[in-house]
Amino acid sequence: MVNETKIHESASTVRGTPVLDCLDPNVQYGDFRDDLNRDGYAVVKGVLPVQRCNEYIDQIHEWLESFNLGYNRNDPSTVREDCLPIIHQKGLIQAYGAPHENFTWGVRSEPAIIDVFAKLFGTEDLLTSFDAVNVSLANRKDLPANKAWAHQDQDPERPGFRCVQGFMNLAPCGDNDGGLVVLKGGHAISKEYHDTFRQEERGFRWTNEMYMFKDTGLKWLQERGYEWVKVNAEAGDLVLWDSRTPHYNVSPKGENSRFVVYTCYAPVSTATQEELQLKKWLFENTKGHSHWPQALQPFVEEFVTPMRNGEPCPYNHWKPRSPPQLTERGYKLTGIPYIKASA
Ligand SMILES: O=C(O)CCC(=O)C(=O)O
Ligand SMILES: [Fe+2]
Repeated sequence: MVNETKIHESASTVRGTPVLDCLDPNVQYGDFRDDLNRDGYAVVKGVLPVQRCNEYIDQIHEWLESFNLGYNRNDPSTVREDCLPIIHQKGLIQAYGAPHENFTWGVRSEPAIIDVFAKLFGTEDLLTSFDAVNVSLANRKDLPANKAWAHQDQDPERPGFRCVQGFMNLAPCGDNDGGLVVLKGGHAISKEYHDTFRQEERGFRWTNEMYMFKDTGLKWLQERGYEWVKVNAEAGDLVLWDSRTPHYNVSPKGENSRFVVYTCYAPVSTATQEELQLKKWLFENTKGHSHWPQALQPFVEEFVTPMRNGEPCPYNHWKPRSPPQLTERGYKLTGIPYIKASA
């Protein structure tokens, strides 16, 4: 039996966004939209030039070095916790102002990335999420193993195509490298799956828009022929997935580090005026929120505070070290220009 009380006490329940009607299952688009429709994920090739990706990676190294904790990109012995901001085994950095660093906004504001989402959603009026970056440095010997954490980032009680997640892949990502793993086609069986597993007890989750798969559910999916696929990509490829698609990430096994900026966009029309006001406040106070571009879930700082030697990390101030210098198109993505003057 589902322990309803437990779920309602633990999850911060957010409103449902509309089902998106931009992908017609009966249409062949001849581009990445067909992959997203069929497989629940897509790799859009060559969105940024490799040179540009390398510039962003340089900025990320500079950022890591600027904490003055000893990290030096050319010295492998400094790839350890005491020389770095705290980065857990999944690689996501939600603290230290990372959601609003200049390099993060630089990636989010790249016209070629915005163009992909504008094509998908059929509008130039878009919001971007104030989401994390992922730095998974190779040869981190001091981190525990990153076990498979199969999940979906959409409420199982709210079926339908409602959210597209993504990241700009800045470094080459092959079989041995850190990256995304998806259950290919898993979006399509999502409703049937959740109708079957509705009664299964669930553990703590910080929001209703998150579901962790258990061995029982994973076995059920496997029996129906669904397979996990490691999503490999070149530097400059944009990776997208439907939020119903089960997924997780893996740490690097080889010599290559993973550098990723999460890039999730949605039409402005899917957000309320209150949400745009919230985005303004979050932006002005350099706070982050989850992948939902409508700012459904500001990060709960209590849950994402990086801990160093058992204490909140003293180097975390929730502020970017280089504040973003936004282009006009980048600024539109904050949602602020779409706030209506109150009567
Ligand atoms: O790092 C990744 O590729 C995926 C992380 C993740 O689960 C997410 O961003 O929702
Ligand atoms: Fe996720």
